[in-house]
Amino acid sequence: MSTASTQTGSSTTATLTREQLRTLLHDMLTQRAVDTRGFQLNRQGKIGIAMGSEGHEAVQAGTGLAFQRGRDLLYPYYRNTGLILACGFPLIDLFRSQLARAKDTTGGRSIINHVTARKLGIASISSIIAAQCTHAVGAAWSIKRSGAKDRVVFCQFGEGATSQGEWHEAMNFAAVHALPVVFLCENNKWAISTHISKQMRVPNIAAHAAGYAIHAITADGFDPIAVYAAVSEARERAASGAGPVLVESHCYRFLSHTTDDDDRTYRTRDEVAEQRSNDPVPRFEKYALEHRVVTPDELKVLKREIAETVNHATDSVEAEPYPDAASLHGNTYAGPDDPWI
Ligand SMILES: Cc1ncc(C[n+]2csc(CCOP(=O)(O)OP(=O)(O)O)c2C)c(N)n1
Repeated sequence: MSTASTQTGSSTTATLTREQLRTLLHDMLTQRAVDTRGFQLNRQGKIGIAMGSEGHEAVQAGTGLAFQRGRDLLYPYYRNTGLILACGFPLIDLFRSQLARAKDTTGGRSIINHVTARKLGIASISSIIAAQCTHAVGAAWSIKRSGAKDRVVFCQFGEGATSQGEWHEAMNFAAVHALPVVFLCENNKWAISTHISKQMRVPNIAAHAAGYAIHAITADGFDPIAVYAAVSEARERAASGAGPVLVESHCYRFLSHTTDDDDRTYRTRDEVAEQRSNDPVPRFEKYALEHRVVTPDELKVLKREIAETVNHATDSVEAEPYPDAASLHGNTYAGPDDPWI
């Protein structure tokens, strides 16, 4: 049975290889480049909406590194472009989703980034806030009942999702049944225009865990190593049968919620500038240079390669056809419903 306690994750507790540190750097730079491209495509009128994740790169790269491919299941939310890429989702398929092409995983019929990849263990993304939490817990229950060992479900959400009843139901059910699930909150302080102070009286999301006797770990969400350490530890604990763990990573959303809102109407430029001064991407670049993870030349080459990969992916997807009009009603109802697990 899990106990209610909270600890703070620290980057000093993780020993990462140079290769793993390079993976973190690569994934964070890729996420930033993909984000930028999404906003460019929107401004060019090629996609209807873009959802930025600037400020979430360290959380998602660190979590992606802790995810065990081929074993774990991921229940992401719409801001998880970097995370799904870090878990092996093909970049080209992400742009197929954004540009609504026929070869998109949903046939070009979903909102952007609402992809799915069963082979990778990545569940469909839902726009319904917190819906994925009960789904994730159901999958974790299924894993437990099957007797499978060392398999964990990752359930991602923003702090706003914790105002939904489903989130509390998921936490409680997972705790009661000691399920192998890690709840991962990307606390960026804002749920569109609603500040966290207008959502809850507790000082942070981790404080909720005690009410369910769930172990909680908090991490600096601008530090990918601290996030990796926290999520790895949570994963290990959940896999050992000790029950669910809540990891809260403190980060910030630097851009508007999507291209459809203007954050100048609800928060000050000073607040954004103050958070931006701690931007995880240049901060980790500096760390990587200082710790000789990469040389300055290698960093330049890496950035150029990522830019070329993103350019190539968008160019080739733009040349692909849209879905055929006759496919409009396809995939509305599921076919034979094979179990996931
Ligand atoms: C059930 C439900 N209610 C409201 C919305 C509208 N909505 C979309 S995103 C969002 C904010 C969610 O904020 P948070 O969970 O903190 O994640 P963030 O977008 O900040 O990463 C809301 C309220 C929705 N999609 N689903």
